[in-house]
Amino acid sequence: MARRTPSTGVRRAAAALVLALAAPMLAAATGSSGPLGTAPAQAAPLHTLVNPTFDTGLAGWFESTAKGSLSGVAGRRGAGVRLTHTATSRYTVILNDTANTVTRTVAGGSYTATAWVRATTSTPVSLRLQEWSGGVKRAEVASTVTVGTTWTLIGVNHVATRAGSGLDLNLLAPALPARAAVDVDDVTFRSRTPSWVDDFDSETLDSRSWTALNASTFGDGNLELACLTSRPQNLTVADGALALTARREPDRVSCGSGDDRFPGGREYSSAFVQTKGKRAFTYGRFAVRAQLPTAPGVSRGMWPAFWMRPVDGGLGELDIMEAIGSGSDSSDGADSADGAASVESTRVHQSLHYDYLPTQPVQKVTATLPGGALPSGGLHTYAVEWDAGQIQWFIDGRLTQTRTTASTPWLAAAFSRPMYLRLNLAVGGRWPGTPDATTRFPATYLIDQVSVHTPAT
Ligand SMILES: [Ca+2]
Ligand SMILES: [Ca+2]
Repeated sequence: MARRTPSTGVRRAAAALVLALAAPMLAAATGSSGPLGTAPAQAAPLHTLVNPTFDTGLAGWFESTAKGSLSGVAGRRGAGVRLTHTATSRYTVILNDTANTVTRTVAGGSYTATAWVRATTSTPVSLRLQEWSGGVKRAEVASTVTVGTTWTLIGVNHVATRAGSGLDLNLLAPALPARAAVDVDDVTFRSRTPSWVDDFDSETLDSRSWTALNASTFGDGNLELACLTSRPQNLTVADGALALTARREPDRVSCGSGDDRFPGGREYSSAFVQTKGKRAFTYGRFAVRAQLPTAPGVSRGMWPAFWMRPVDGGLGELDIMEAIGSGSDSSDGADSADGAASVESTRVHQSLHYDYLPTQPVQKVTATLPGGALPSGGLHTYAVEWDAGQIQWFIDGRLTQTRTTASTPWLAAAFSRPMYLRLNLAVGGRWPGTPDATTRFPATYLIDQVSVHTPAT
């Protein structure tokens, strides 16, 4: 929720699958899991990649359509694999395997794959996960990025719809021309089990996990305008969702604490919940499935967010999702330099902050949704996978940004301590601007689910 500057969006391309590469599965798992077909004592997710670095040649990988060939190639680190399209026209070629990446999913388990890719010509490349159960494809998610001759990281995440499914991982080049090639290296796969999921299926906010603020605040330096309350006008749990609602008040309201700064009350009200003092986490996957109050042209001044702050109050702010509304004119809050009206309503911001001075500049990505969907048009999933030394952001299962200790020297200093979760809908302030006559009230940030996954052990 700290102020930040705009950056360029993530390019994405639609996928028409032409070339596929799948990661193999060992017939027998290593570690504590039981043999295939036997339920392990602990339902730990079972995943295996054979030769994911390609440093031992092509073992475990093959091309399955006879439209391409595999060969060793200089990789990003050590050897890689090159899949060359040998057909005379654009046609499907598939690099495949004989087994699943995951043979037995955990219900609600989170599975993330990444791969480094480059191509001899600029072309879209997809990383895809398919969930299969009982011979039926239950779900599929693909992340597509246009790559060229520079190594590019593609990532995809899928949350299993049920227990016991198999997952297939494929790398696809949807439009690879004849005789062109895609190089692949350093495939990774991560499994996580759900450790806390709030579906908001009760009729009240779960006070074991969440505290709703009743406070009058500027949002520190943000110059926010709303009184934060837990009144039902501003906060409800109903129909399986948490609704944080911003209102323009016919009569100014007071907030419960901090009112001495605003003796006349506030013109707007909204809501803010957090797990501070109740739930904190160090590392894991953190996701919200939500519909944002940033509809084009009618949402100037809205600022929904899902973010994390350290328990000790020190360095570090991890913004999993922020978005700001747009007005009917050409100004989109403080980001009006972006040009066209309502551009903000197409995108979300995912950021990493060191402190609020700022000693280090914010690092962020501004991303749009697959297929041109609007964040205000329905429920979408915004997630972060926070590990020691690496943080990756996702939207609807597509990797949008990766930060590591290499890109972010202060990452370990700021992001290796317990953090808690915050959901809020700010109104006004430096970044989104003040609501105007076109801003539609009440405006609701609808949160269908918050989930936390921890690494499978
Ligand atoms: Ca390698
Ligand atoms: Ca729900």
